[in-house]
This record gives sequence, structure tokens and C-alpha cells, in this order.
Amino acid sequence: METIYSEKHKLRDAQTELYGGQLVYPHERPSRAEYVLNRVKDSELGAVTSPEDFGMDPILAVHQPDFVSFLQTVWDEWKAAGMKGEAIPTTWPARRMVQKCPNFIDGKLGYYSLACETSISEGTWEAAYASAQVALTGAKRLNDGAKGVFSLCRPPGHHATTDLYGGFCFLNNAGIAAQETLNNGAKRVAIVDVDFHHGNGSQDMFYQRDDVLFISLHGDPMEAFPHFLGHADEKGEGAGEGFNFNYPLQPGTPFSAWREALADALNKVKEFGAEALIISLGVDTFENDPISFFKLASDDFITYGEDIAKLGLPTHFVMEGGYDVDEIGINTVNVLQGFEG
Ligand code: SP5
Ligand code: ZN
Repeated sequence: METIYSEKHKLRDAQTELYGGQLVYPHERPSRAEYVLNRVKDSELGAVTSPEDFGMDPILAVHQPDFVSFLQTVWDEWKAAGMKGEAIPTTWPARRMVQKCPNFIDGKLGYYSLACETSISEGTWEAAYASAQVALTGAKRLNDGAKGVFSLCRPPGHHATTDLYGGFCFLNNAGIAAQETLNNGAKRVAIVDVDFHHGNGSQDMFYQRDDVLFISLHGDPMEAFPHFLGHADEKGEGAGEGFNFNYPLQPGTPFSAWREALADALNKVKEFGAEALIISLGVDTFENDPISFFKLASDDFITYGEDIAKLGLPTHFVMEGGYDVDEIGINTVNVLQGFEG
């Protein structure tokens, strides 16, 4: 399987994440992509290629233009306002307040964010843009007839909505790829999100549409980030009703239960008649992941890669989460090798 990878992910190297009341070095750090890339090379999975540049149009096809402009200028505005540290929001348009974008940068940060653990630093936009181009190149490979392709995206994307960043995500790479796949001629695309966290951004982006089926397996939002979306009763709205499914799972969930949920999800993909499948591939379901609570072992990743392959659909794996352990490379490549058989 071909891997699409851009060195530009290294430009995303924030030094702070608000975690447990302390500013720590972020869990979402450059070494993650290096672990995965090294494993791809060591296991001789296939060629590693650089992305093409598809420009801004496919990004603007799913994200609001004002949000994208904000991402492009936020760091400069923050510095120009004389701030000393990285850009962190501190106030939000909460219940009963006005949803109007303020002029001052503190207000803009709150207006365009859904969480404050994701500090913005120099180079964040450039890396997020490159990450989206990685996913777009993956979409092109699928359109050119690949059975499977791996977009080694970093930063990740599934928490980013049309107009909100957070959860370590800025642009929704899987969502951008899904829309591109439709534009390339597919009538129905499915996104199955296996990251530990609910893919709130992807759900929100396609919630009222019947051409993108979104299914997520994740830590119950009552217990886990992003906390405010991802319940089982969120089934889609309007034309999108019946095209969204969530499998919130409890702390300590073992692979056996997780795999049953995946089987159910893959059945739904089949019934839907998807022409292409996007897997939002987070490996933070791993038993030793530092911020998650599922119990998947490294070999389980091979097994579920095999399960996905049985659908027989052209499949685009888009990297999401999975945190600072050497095994994120092993676990990610295990899924891809399981898929290849
Ligand atoms: C892409 C992705 O995986 N994003 C995840 C963002 C999670 N950010 C907030 C995590 C808060 C974790 N609290 C964990 C407590 C562990 N004891
Ligand atoms: Zn995650």
C-alpha cells in the first residue's frame, strides 16, 4: 500500500497543551508521525510519496471561508497583539451568549474553537494545509484505482468542524477527502471513524447529508473528550436522517466488544452501498495509550484491518490520533497490513 506523507507536518510543533491543569508538551507532537513513518519503511509496506498541491478549493468545499482565513492569520494577529506565549482561547460564546465573531484576537480564538488544549503556534496553518493536501492526494489515488491508500496526515482532523478547531485538529482531512471523492464521481462515501475519540467534526459536517455515511466507535462522551457530541441517539437530520451512527463505549472496553461494534458498523456501510470507504484511523484505542481507555492489544489491529478488507471496498486510511508510544507505528501499520492480507 502506498503512503502519502509530507515533511511539513514538522511545522506543527506547539510547545504547550493545557492538560490536568498544567501546560505540558503536547501529546500531538511531531515524533508521532516519525514513529509511523519509520514503521511504514521498516515493514516495507510500500512506496512513500509526497502530496500534490490541490490548492484551497477542496478545503473551502467543506470549511467556512471566515474560519479558514482565521487559521491563516491567527498566529500573526496573536503576535501583533503582543502576546508572549502560544495562542490559547480563554472565553467562548457559551449558553445564551451572542454568536458573533469579535474583532480582538482573544474573542476570535474562542469563537473558532471547541477546546483550549490545542495551542496555536507558528507554522500551524502551513502544517494543517499540508496535512489536508496529503488526504487529497490519497483521494486521488483511490480515484485512480488503488484498492487501499494510507494518508499519513498530521495534524489530525476529525474534531475540526466547518468552522471550529480543537482536539488537536484544524482542518478535517477525512471530511475534505470524502467531499473530494464525491467530486471525483462517487455517489456514496462512508467514513468509519475508529479513533478512540468521537469524530464530532466529521459528524457535524455531513449530519444533514445522505451522500456521506458517518459512523464512529469511541469512548462514551459522558466519560471522554469531546464530551458534547457522540451519543447513540444522534442519527442524522433532514436528508441525513439515518446516515449517522455512533457507538459510544465504556471505559475498559476490550477488543471483543469493540470488534462487535465494528462488525455492526461495517454492515451498515454495506447496506448503504458505499462506493468508497474512508477510515479515520486513530490508534489511541491501544491499551497503553496515555489519554484513552480502551484495551486493544497490538495484534488486534491486524484483526480489524482484516475485518475492514472483507468489505471489498476501495479504502482510504486517514491518520488521526494515537499518542506518544513507539507502538503507534506498529499498531497503525498492523491495520494496514491486516487490510492487505
Ligand atoms: C485527534 C485526537 O485524538 N484528539 C484528541 C484530543 C483530546 N484532547 C483532550 C484530552 C483530555 C484528556 N483527558 C484525559 C484524562 C486521562 N486520565
Ligand atoms: Zn483520538
